[in-house]
Amino acid sequence: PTMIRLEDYRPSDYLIDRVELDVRLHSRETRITATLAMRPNPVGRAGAPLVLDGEDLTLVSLALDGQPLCPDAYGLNATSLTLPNPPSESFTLRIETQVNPTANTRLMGLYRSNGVYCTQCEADGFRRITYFLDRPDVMAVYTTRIEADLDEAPVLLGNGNPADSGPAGDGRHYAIWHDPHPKPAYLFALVGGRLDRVSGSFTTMEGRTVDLGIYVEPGQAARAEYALDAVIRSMAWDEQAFGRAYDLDVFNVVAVSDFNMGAMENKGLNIFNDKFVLASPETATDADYANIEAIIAHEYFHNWSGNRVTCRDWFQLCLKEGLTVFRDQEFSSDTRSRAVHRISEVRTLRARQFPEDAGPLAHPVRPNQYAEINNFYTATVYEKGAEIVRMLRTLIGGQAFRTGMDRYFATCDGTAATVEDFLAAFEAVTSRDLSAFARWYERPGTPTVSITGDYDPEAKTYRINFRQSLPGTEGPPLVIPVVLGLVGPEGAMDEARAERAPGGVFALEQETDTLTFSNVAAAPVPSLFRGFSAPVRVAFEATDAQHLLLLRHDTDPFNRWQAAQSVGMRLVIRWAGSDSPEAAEADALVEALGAFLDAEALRDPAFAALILSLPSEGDIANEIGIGSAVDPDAIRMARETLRRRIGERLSDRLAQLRGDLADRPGTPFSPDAASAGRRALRNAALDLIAVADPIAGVDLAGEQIATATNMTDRLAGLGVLALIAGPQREAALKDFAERFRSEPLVLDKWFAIQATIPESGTLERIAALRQHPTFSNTNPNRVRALIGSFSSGNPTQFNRADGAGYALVTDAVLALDQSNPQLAARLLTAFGSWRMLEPNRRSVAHKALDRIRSQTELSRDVSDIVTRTLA
Ligand code: DPP
Ligand code: ZN
Repeated sequence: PTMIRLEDYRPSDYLIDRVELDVRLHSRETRITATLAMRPNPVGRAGAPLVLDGEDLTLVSLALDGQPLCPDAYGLNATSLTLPNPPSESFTLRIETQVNPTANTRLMGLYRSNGVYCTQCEADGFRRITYFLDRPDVMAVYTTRIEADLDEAPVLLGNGNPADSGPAGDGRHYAIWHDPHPKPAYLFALVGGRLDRVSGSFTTMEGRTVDLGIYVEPGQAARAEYALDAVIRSMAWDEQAFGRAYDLDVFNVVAVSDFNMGAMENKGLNIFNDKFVLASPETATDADYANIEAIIAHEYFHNWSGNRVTCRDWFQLCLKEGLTVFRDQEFSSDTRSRAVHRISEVRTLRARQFPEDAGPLAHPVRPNQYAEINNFYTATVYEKGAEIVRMLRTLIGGQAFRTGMDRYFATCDGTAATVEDFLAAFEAVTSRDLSAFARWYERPGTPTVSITGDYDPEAKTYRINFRQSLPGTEGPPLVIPVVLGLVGPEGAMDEARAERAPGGVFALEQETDTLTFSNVAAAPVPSLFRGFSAPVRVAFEATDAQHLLLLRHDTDPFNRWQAAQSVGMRLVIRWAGSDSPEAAEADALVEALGAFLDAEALRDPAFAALILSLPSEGDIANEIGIGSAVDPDAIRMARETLRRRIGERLSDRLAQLRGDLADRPGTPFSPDAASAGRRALRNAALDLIAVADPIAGVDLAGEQIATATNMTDRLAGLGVLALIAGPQREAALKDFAERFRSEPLVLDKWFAIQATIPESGTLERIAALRQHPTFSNTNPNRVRALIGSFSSGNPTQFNRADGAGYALVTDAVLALDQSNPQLAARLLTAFGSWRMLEPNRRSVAHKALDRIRSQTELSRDVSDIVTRTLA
């Protein structure tokens, strides 16, 4: 495949200042007339040919400055339209193309989702609408006229502000939208369809009244209220936290059911996967509500970090994505519990980014080459990208960070910027040299920081020795912020001082370094990387007793949670490698958990639920995988042993908690963080009770399902039953499907829960579900629910030693590859950790991947992933 390289970047030879689009929507023959006001780029190559991108387009006509061009005046192939000798001054190009939205199964460009016309142009979908300079550093002002059958598409939406609308004869009508803000083509969008609207209004701090609209399929309006509220809260938060106000008279969100991504930040017209808009207590879980809030915020925040300041090229994707994830994480932390949210951010990072960074698909946060950009919307670019921004804030402090952000927005507004531009803003306000810090953007892999400590009782000093390493990549050390403190038998040792760690922040800038605390009255336990201050692995040989001291006494909630995780991780890894796990070895941990629950569970149930959660099977595999061989069955068995022990020893307390946390009858459902936290702990308790006593578990789960008034409790009950084979499980699954048969988003949960049952019969179950009348390869949510949940959420069955799990996923990938390569490639990334497996499974996985590689007609998307996975 052709590699596109960062080092080859050069500015476009031509610019487009204004775009006028006339789009006549028809289900199979949509006509697009693009009138482009163009000129040579003063910093481009004079006299260069003009090469416009295009894909799957029918060219109907082409005119230059009003003169039709005959076919020998230009070159046309499958990916471009070339004018060999364009004018040397400003000129106007008029291009007429035709596309078939109904046949567009790739869901890139203009397509129809349940009869609704919509677009997706990031990263390079605009070229599937018209020939264009489809690159983010070409920014234009767009005016769009959309015309459609009034009956088929009474709602017509575009970017920017509405300018005009009216009848167009023959049962058709039109709307004109004008977006005054120059933007790259990837932010273009239009929508046409029969949609209901929920309306709201927001007045910005600049005094602008903004009309807010959320558009959903007819009948769904009530389920969009939560999203609307999240828009309003996001707008207010960005003003208060970052001084960013909205800049158009309207802000619209449209929910569609067929969407490759989560959502898209098109200027003034965000288009969403309906999964991240629609919510009601009966159909959405607490996790769904939290995701809706976070994604609404994320896309809205892009209006500044992404749209007003966009990316020069796709290598800079983290410039908008990492920064915007950081911003949405801050929003959620301010809205919910900061500690709880931080822990869930880190869980996501470890579940998705750490394995990526440890496997063949590892890449720098700013990649330096790609064959297919759609394969770089990764956990590394997004989540690790956000961690880099957070580290920057930790190192320079909150105030300097805010000043730097203000400067970044001020100096880069209206431009297509780079990571260097971003860092320069912070260098300017702090007078610091950030060139060493910038290495975070260049170096793939998760660094390890190895730490030893020694206490000198005479001098009352405690020395901490650090060593950072990042095997596999060459280069000078990273700048790693270590937020830390000391904890003694009585709690935080606030009187201890380390000069080089002002405010408890130590910057590890060398490969090795030593930090000395003075005035340390007794041998301490160090609390390291508080709040997970850097995306690293920490190697520190603490005893279980030391970890459990932190669980009890640390002032940093993240490290309290981490302490319980660390002890659990060590036990499970030891047991996974042994024939006869000694469950009693867990009792110090179990006792500490019990004491914790007694003291704090009711005070902060959400936090307590996290403390009770063990590292996932994936986390454990990833930890073992470093230099060893992963056997998913052994991991599961060991982890279940620990869960059972906790459930057995704490059963009374857990039962008591379920009672204490029960809602009083008639309490109305609220998705707020406190209520969600109570449900989380209640359901964590149920889960542990059921592992320890499956017979009681079946009864309790069945009772919970029977009385549930919301999806969180109903699904938690079903999740418990799903792990206990028997007629009750099958009956509950059947009832659930019956009850929600006309609720696609709920059926997705039903597919997912069955795909993750860790039993050998799951394969046949999935085969049957693929034949289910509601299963469809054209709906990405459904495919992800069944196949994606299986590969990412069912480690023992996906990694079956006989290879049948791999065959299931590779079959699904190949079946999808021609119709929706982006989705197919995403599913294939499930093989990203295959090299860590024990030798038999490794060889079976290798064969499965080879089978894909040997196909003759692979998309670029899938071929890129399979090639890199096998490299
Ligand atoms: N829509 C995707 C996101 O917001 C890509 N920009 O992350
Ligand atoms: Zn984004």
